Amino acid sequence: MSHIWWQNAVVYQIYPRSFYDGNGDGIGDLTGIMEKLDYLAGLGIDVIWISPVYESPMDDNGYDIADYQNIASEFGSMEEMKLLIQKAKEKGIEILMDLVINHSSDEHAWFIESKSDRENPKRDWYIWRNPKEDGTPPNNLRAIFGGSCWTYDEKTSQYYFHSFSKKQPDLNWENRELRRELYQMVRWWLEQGIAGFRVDAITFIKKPEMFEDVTPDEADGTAVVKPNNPGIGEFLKELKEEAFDVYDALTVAEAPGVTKEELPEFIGEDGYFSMLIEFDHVDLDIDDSGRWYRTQSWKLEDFKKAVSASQEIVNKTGWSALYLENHDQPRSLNKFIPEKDRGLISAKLLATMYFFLRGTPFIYQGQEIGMTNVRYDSIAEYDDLSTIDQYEAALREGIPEEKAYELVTNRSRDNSRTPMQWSEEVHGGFSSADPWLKANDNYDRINVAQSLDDEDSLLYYYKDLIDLRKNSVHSHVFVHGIFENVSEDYPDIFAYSRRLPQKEVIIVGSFSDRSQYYKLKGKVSKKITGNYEGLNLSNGLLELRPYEAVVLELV
Ligand code: TEU
Ligand code: CA
Repeated sequence: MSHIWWQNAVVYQIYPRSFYDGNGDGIGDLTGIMEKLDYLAGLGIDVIWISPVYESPMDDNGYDIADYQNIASEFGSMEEMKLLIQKAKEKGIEILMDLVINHSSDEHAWFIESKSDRENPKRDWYIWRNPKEDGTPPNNLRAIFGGSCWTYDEKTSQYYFHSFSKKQPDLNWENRELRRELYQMVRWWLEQGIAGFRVDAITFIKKPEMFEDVTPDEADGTAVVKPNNPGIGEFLKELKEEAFDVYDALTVAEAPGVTKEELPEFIGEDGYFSMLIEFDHVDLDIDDSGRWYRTQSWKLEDFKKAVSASQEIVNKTGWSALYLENHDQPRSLNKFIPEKDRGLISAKLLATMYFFLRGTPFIYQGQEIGMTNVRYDSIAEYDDLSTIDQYEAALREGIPEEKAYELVTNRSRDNSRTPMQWSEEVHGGFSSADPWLKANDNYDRINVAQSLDDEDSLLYYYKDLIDLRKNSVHSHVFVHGIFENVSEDYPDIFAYSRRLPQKEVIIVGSFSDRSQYYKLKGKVSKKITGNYEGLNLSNGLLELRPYEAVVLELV
């Protein structure tokens, strides 16, 4: 396989609103990111993906863009954005912007024109349909954030389509003129010197051919809108050829609905993207409906299966985006580790287990210091529009209030959106003003300043993992080795091998609070790293202490 720079890289995701407030108004911003570039460079990461900072009414915290070529004033200005790109480059850090082109804001000039008149030249840039005869929406599709996918516009007496909130009208990708405009905008950003994009919800761009009623999946007769409809490939190919490829961009596609079998088409040699954000391994705790209160129990076995299925394809073709957390997911400690066992050891286990898979590791802000979920006192303290919708839907289904609150807040996207905890100062040192979202009150125990002072901290552990992956004698096998799950008979252990013709490493982790034993196939030449001191190994039998993770070189 050819060697591509981003296969060696580690990416750090910034949720700008919550990262660092540079001007004391309670909202994170570009100056704040610039002030923390040394921190990021110190960690050893190569790329930052910045969630949207474009002009926006912030209905969905910037995933509703009103102007693709301007920066929201609360985040800064285009001059600052250009300065950030330059300053980051000076420190060897590349930038990925978040590209949200399934939809725009309803306050985007294009939409304002589009809705002004049925004859407007931009009418067809969005998706407009007549009501049914009785005046109801064209069909029964339900939006990801609740309610109908269709919102009625009085003035022109038609409905417009939105996969997410009604302030996020879907762009009509069938319109060639619109597509051309989008590609031009993409090229403009690449021209500014960014390395590429994280591409938001991109599998939603192709709509069902006929907007007919579909079989309901909820009592109110609605069915949730489905991504990855037939025919999407043509758009994705064109997007790649006319925009991304022109600048050899790194593209990380958020692609719900893509099956394992389709991975080669999306990320293989002539695939549409560099890598893909998959969902199976992080959504094990909820069923397919996407309803956070429809929880299901899962076992380590399921996690191993989800990861292995994807890795086995990536062994042959393409590349993975490796992650445990992002701005849509709860914190990984809460999701993967039982409450009584959450701590430094188990956080290091999680880090070790995903970091050496085949792909590019992504770290979400705060993950490197072990930030955890938040639990506010009332639903009114939550900001995320999806949290509110999920809570109301749970109540409608008759789930008792307390239970609904618990289930929904366990999964709330605000769990990962609380302000980054920099120090034990007020608001975790994020801002001198009251932050837009209340800080998690454990910032007195979990913060960057303390982590930097403690050589045993999770932060330094991450720094070591990054260094091992990028700059050690084992780098080549960590990046290019073939993945194999070698723990099928071990319900409490995940162990995988990474192998090249002349070299093999094995990563073994226990998800148990008691001692576990693992029989090694090869002979150990060296312990590369781990979350405990020493190694309990005799006659090829490895004793793993509670939540122990080890990375071993085999001969
Ligand atoms: O997320 C897309 C998204 O909502 C999916 O992950 C969704 O949960 C899944 O398809 C359910 O089937 C992206 C962003 O990451 C998110 O923050 C935005 O709110 C959303 O797009 C809309 O732009
Ligand atoms: Ca600010």
